[in-house]
Amino acid sequence: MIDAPPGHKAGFIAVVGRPNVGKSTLINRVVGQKVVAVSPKPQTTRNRVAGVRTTQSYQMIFLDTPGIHHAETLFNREMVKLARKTLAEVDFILWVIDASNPLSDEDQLVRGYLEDIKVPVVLALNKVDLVKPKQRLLPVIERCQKLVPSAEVVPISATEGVNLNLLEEVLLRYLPEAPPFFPPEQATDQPPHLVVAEIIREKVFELVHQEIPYAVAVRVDEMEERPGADLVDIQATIYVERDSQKGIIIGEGGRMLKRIGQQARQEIERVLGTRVYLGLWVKVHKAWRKNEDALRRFGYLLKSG
Ligand SMILES: Nc1nc2c(ncn2[C@@H]2O[C@H](COP(=O)(O)OP(=O)(O)OP(=O)(O)O)[C@@H](O)[C@H]2O)c(=O)[nH]1
Ligand SMILES: [Mg+2]
Repeated sequence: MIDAPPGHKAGFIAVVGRPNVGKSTLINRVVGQKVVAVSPKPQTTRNRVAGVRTTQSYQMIFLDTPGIHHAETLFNREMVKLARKTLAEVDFILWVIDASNPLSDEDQLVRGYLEDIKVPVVLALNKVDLVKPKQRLLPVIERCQKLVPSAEVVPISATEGVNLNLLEEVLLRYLPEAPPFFPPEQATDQPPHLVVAEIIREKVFELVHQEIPYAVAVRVDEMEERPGADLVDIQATIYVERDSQKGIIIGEGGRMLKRIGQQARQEIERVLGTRVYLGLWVKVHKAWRKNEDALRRFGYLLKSG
């Protein structure tokens, strides 16, 4: 256990909500570092990742979760199951709602899941920068308040940094007294090879159009420091489900793969704080999303429940 001054607070906060409301963006912003993948496409997040915010007197451990939605496939059901399971394992819940498109069918689904949970809920009404004119926000806040009368509702913008200090003050009130769970310099519970795989997957989500990113999984095959050089060698494989998808990921003359590689490398260098050589491969793993062994291998299958 890590030493802490008297009155130190620390705890686990599940960040939940429907897909694309900005859960992962908010966590990166609060933690002050890219720890989870973000993209304009829904269902970007696939696993539970902790983003850790540490100060002198408290440590907030945010558990990012996949967006809750009406899931039909095995793969999507696993993601929603994980989000739901997380609700029961934390000190309290941060429910994120998109203020520019609030209280959809999927938000009601989240509401239903929260009904069985006994821990407190804080509601962050995100993307207020998109609500114009500002007066239109008031009725949205009221509707959210009615949805969970016991919850504090905090209007925020994760991208613009609006009200994030206020949100943190509110969260701090619910944080229990405890010593820190992570050393102060650690921003996530993920080992570096998983952080790297997520950065590559994020670039695929950003750069490749349509449905193809959903068929992509990324594994880092090798990651080691090159002796005598300030350089980390990384070899990673991008898995897709079909040959046609492989062609699109590679692109004409290899151009798409090159862009993915360049953008991923730059970000990996920022996160690791060293120069990086990134070798990327593309392989077909037929219908991996329907294959339990593959889901397990890619880390997307819950062990129990
Ligand atoms: N305008 C605006 N856009 C935002 C804000 N927060 C997030 N976004 C955008 O919303 C999109 C989705 O953000 P994510 O953080 O990936 O959303 P998520 O809730 O984690 O989504 P899933 O992982 O798919 O469940 C991205 O394009 C973000 O840039 C905000 O405060 N304002
Ligand atoms: Mg996410």
